[in-house]
Amino acid sequence: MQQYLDLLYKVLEEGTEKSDRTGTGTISSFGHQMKFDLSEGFPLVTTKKVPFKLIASELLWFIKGDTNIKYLLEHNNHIWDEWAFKNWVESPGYYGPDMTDFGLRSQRDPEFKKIYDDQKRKFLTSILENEEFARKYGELGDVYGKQWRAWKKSNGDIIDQLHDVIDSIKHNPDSRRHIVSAWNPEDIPSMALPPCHTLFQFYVADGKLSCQLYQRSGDLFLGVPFNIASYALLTHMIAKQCDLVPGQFIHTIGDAHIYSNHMDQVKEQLTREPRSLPKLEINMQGKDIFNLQLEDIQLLDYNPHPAIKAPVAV
Ligand code: DHF
Ligand code: TMP
Repeated sequence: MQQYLDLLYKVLEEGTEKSDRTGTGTISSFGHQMKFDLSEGFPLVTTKKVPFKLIASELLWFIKGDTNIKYLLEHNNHIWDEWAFKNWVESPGYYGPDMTDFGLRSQRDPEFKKIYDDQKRKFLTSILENEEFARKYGELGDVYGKQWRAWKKSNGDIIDQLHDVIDSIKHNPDSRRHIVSAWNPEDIPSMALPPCHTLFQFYVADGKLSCQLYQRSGDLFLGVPFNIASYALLTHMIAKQCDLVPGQFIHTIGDAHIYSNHMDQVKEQLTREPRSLPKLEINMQGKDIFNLQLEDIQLLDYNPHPAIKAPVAV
């Protein structure tokens, strides 16, 4: 994981100050690549504790083609809450206290944070308890799951890109077209957040399956450790299903940034020594990736440094 720490260091040292959509401010640098050899261990950051279960349940959610946070909440996964909540408070059905710009305000104003946390708690309870509310307001729109599994064609048919790419890896391994794209320009306006991990490609050689991701925008402290592990996990799963061995995960990032309110956390992390990587075990007996359960995915020997908390920019 030294490459990840090197990237943090590089952006910290050489990055340019840039304003951003969320109003938080970043230092940023454009165009970086990390390469992880998956035979050397599972690339989960060890210089802080990263909640692997959340990464696995988010990936299973994408693979199901689900775009509603209800499934995530049922698995105690809250990483997408803010973006569904934003849709709710901006909808005509919401009559509670003003939640404009709640992300930044809640960081600066403790009184407001109480009100915000209270409204968010009510919102999450309604998603879990009220089916109709969940259908309407738990939806993030045409995000990853939709594009991976049900890309809408102009004639109304759908394309199951994930199913098709697995098929092409199995039956035409040498193809140079093993691509899944989440970037669907027509659907961008109906997404809670335009996809950050936009396009990935597989490559088969010497019995090994490699994957390269193009990520247009990377929150180096919070999102990127999740993204590395998520695509490494996906590569393991697909390799297993195609009787291949995992090769490399190659992570290409466009705008690689550190938020201005993550600086202390990043500096703390850079004082820590990386530890040996954990191992991954997937039980695929009688299953394929489309019916795999959380219990079938086991992370072994993960002994990270303690977690480091940081606010997420909404
Ligand atoms: N927006 C921004 N600004 N950065 C992101 O990384 C991001 N990621 C999204 C959606 N929008 C985003 C989806 N993925 C966390 C990690 C990944 C993620 C969203 C949030 C996060 O907050 N991770 C915390 C732990 C969270 C928890 O335990 O519930 C961490 O410390 O890793
Ligand atoms: P943007 O749409 O303005 O680029 O904002 C998205 C932010 O979320 C940006 O900081 C990148 C971050 N992000 C990740 O790093 N990884 C992810 O998987 C997701 C969904 C977002």
